[in-house]
Amino acid sequence: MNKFAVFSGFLGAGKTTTMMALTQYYSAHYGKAAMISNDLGTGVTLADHKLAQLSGCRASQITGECICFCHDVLTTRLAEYYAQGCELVLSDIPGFGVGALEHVYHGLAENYPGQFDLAPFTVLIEPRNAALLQAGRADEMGVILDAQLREADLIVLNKCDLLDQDTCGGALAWLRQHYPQASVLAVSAKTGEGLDALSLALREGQASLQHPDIDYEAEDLQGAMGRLSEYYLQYRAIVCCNNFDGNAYLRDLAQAIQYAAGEGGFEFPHLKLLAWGPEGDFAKADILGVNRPVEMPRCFENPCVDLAVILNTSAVCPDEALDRLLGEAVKQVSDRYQLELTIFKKDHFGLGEENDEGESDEKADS
Ligand SMILES: Nc1nc2c(ncn2[C@@H]2O[C@H](COP(=O)(O)OP(=O)(O)OP(=O)(O)O)[C@@H](O)[C@H]2O)c(=O)[nH]1
Ligand SMILES: [Mg+2]
Repeated sequence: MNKFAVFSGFLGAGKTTTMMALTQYYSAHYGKAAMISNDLGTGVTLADHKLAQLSGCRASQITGECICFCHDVLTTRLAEYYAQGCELVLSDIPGFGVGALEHVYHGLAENYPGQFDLAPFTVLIEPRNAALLQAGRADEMGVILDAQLREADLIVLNKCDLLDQDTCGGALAWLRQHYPQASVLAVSAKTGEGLDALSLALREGQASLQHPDIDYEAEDLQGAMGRLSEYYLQYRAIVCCNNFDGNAYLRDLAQAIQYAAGEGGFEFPHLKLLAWGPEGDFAKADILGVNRPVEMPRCFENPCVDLAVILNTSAVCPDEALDRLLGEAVKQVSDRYQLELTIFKKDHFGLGEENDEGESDEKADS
């Protein structure tokens, strides 16, 4: 079995966390599984990929290009995993993921007939966005969420640990009614609930290779994408004071960024801050919107004196303003903690046509 599944879904829906949990669950109960983190930054280590590695997952990354447009890289990587005995390989998709059904699934089916066993095209949604969509209050994001869900063969309502049974049942029923082409199930990547059902759905199910009636060139869809900017930063921080608290540093930095974003009228659907020490201890902070509390899904267990840090985000903010905002926040908070910084890599660019000048700054290997 050479199964391949794309995990699409909105920023912060939990694609990476679910791919990590599923890769481990599937490998323990069914057969070898692996995951690929895919994003647009060039020559960088992705926070998502490093997180998967630090968590012990069989994982790799494809950077600098969406898997929609680099089938040679994708199929070579898949072939390597299958040669190693993997039965299931998962990959996410950069940005909003809309269009991946056409570009990845139909592309593979047409250009590599019979070579890949395509699992149901999987779209994750988190309860908050499902509720906004259900209430008709998702605004511009609603267009994106709706297009994502219409591409799905399998809709996964993730983070069901945050819902009581009735609310979860109501959200599942609404999704089933509005997206009848898809199977719908609930999981919690955090607690492991639903991972067996998801494993079986991918193992036994097949992609429908449907052609949903979506206007991919629609102004609202393209407009939303065009307002996004991507930012990738990798640095090393050497600790100078004795009582350094790495968890407090990450939380303060995330909150400083969140505050500055709010002041500037920008939105950060997802910003990831991952830090790790030489012994493999690691911590992560997430911004999932300027008005939501900063999440710390993982904290350092031990004191640290030497940190590697990756900051990645897709933000609704012009490229230059984003570079300034993040540069200032990193400097100010790091100075407050008396950290000596060495920037290794930086890549940032806007996704809109008028905003795609970007800058790549590669100073040394990570
Ligand atoms: N409570 C809860 N939180 C979760 C769950 N899955 C993911 N999260 C949290 O949601 C946040 C976003 O998760 P990610 O897996 O990084 O989301 P993503 O879809 O990969 O995000 P992008 O890479 O930005 O597209 C993180 O803080 C996770 O810890 C879950 O099942 N329950
Ligand atoms: Mg991710």
